[in-house]
Amino acid sequence: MFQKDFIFGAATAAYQIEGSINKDNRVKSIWDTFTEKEGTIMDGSDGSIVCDSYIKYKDDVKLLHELGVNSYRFSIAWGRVIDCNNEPNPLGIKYYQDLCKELLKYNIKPYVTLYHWDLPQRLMDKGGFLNDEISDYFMYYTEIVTQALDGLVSDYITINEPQCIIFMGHDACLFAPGIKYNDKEILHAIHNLLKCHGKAVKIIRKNVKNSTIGFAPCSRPLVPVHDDPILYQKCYLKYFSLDRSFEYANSVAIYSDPIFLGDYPKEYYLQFKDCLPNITKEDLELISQPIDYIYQNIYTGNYYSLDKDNNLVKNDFDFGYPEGNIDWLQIMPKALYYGPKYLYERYKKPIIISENGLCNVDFVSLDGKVHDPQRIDYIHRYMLELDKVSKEIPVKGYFYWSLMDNFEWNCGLKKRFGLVYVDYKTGNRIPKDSYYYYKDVIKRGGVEW
Ligand code: GBH
Repeated sequence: MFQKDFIFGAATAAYQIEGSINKDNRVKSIWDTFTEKEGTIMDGSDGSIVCDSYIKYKDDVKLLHELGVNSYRFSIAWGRVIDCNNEPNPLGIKYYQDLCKELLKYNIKPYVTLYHWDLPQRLMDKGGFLNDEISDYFMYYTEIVTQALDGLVSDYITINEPQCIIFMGHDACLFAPGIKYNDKEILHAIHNLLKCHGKAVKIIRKNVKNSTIGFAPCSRPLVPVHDDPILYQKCYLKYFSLDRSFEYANSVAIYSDPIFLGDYPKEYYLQFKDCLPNITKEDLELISQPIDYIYQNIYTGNYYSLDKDNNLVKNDFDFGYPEGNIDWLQIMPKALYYGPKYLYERYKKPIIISENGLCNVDFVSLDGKVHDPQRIDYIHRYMLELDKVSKEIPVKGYFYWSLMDNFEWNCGLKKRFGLVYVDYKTGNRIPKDSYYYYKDVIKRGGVEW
């Protein structure tokens, strides 16, 4: 069982649920551009309608209320609140004000993510995260949002999954903008992204009373195959290492060390000495202003063991190892034990799981319901591990990803993570069995074996 004031939440992101991409002077984002390109999205879908939450947000809030969550994590579309002339857009702003008011009516706390990947295309055209002015644009955007939501929102998350922005967007190129950067450009973009975070923190602290602030990277924790202090220590070190075979743009420490420890890891300066961006003392001070939580998106992990010489080895998954309906999501509840433990050990701040969830094969059964026992089992097992680690370190909350099925980026509408099923033809929402399970977990205050 979790502590009394535990944050039980559900999460979504603007581009994945809102639709109405041409309404109320919204400007184009890099995801609009990306989805227009042939072959980028598995099923050829895009964000134009999806869950229609721009129109149906009251239905969403009802679902949250009936679910019993005390918190809702959603993101703001930059291109809705700032128009093509870089001026505030009252119509887009009103949408988020109305959404927050509706949430507060039901005592649901809004947790606002400022950036969940939908950069305005006009800023991409100016160089995106390689443009050294991007953090000033982000600061201005944050100023407008915090003023507009004054008195409605106190909890902010600056950036969601910087690793995906950089690695998926600019290296693997499976996500928008899908432009390949070299090492020098990647490190430069990372540094500017961190400066965006820093400038946003400054503005939030200035404008928001009793604010809490976080940054929400993702990670794939190393899970020791058995209890052994040497193995644990090696897993811990590797989790924070910049090993290239590990895809450094996906690293934990490149993003979180500057924020929590005030500098990039030593290894970074050694490994990239030929392609470092310009890093000043002022930048590092900006980036490392104190924040309140370690947010982390954790879905899965990898098993590690020691060989006979005590070297760390990554274990392959056995044939038929249990997994979700998406290739990277192996079922590994212990990721929610070890991830928070490593993170707390290094950064010493309370943990909030900002995303965790299962992609499953969901469809409407003959009885009109959506039965998803796998998702129920997933939530149960993962929450047990979170419960276990919460006895050792401060764990403040958990957001299930996602409240409802939505646009799963390059996988389009094919992949379902929701507690609520969405019929994309009719817009109908059907709570799945797991919705009622999670409702019960919340009512009881946690899970038991
Ligand atoms: C999150 O990203 C997003 O924040 C959210 O918008 C999305 O809908 C949700 O999760 C479900 O996908 O290194 O093997 O893990 C997904 C996390 C992290 C998954 C990077 C793919 C790359 C392969 N992603 N990962 S792996």
